[in-house]
Amino acid sequence: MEAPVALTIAGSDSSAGAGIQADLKTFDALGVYGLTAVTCVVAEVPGKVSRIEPVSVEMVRKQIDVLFKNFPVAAIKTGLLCSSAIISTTARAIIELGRKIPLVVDPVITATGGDLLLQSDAIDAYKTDLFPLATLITPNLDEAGQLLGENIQSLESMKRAGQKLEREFNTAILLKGGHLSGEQAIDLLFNSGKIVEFSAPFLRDIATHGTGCTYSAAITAALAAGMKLEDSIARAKKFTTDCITNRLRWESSSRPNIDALNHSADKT
Ligand code: PXL
Repeated sequence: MEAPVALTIAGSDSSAGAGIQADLKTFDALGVYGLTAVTCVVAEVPGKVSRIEPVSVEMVRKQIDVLFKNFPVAAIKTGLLCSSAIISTTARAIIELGRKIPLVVDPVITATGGDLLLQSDAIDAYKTDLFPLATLITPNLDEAGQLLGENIQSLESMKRAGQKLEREFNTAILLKGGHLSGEQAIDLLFNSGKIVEFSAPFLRDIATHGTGCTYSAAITAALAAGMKLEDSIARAKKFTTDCITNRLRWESSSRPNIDALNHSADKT
């Protein structure tokens, strides 16, 4: 039996709600075989990052190269890339593959709890090296704000920001408005000068750790299976909303409770 193959180049989240763990669970739930190139190891629980250690650039490159050489990789996503050196290495490996594969870049800068994950000088490497290769870039409002150097706090400013990003990086942008206050979690796709809206009921004050990773992984899974970009995003939005709706919860000895996305509730 053959399954589509997708590769995630991202960090390891010890609490397994985000990062490569979220990506693999998402790929699996959506019938795609997932490969991983680990960029860094993060010791964390939802809301608190304790320590990050990058993997060497040589090791990142080697993981990508052996996978490209041996598997029919049909789509790639990048998550936390940790440093400018790892961003540039990743870009070089993808260029040297010499084959056009859909690439979803989730420009992870901070964790949902606000802790910084990406080294601050790495944003330039994203702009110069990786964004030019992307099929889709999926910033949230904070990330888009940092990329543009401005604050985005309304649907109107979201539209302006997305159009600017699309023009500046000459590729499709999915701007995720989940952090805007409102009844709906609204995301806007900017593609070929057109804006398409994706919305779902906004579920407040509940597990959001890993939603960005899950969403971009679900888009990547759909692209690996040959789906069109808009259809991929629509299905991924529903999948991510289902993961939040069906979240898991445990009592914790150090906090009132601990929540996690449930990636396995929806197998469609
Ligand atoms: O949710 C962003 C994210 C991405 N990748 C890794 C993470 C996190 C959040 O904590 O740990 C590895």
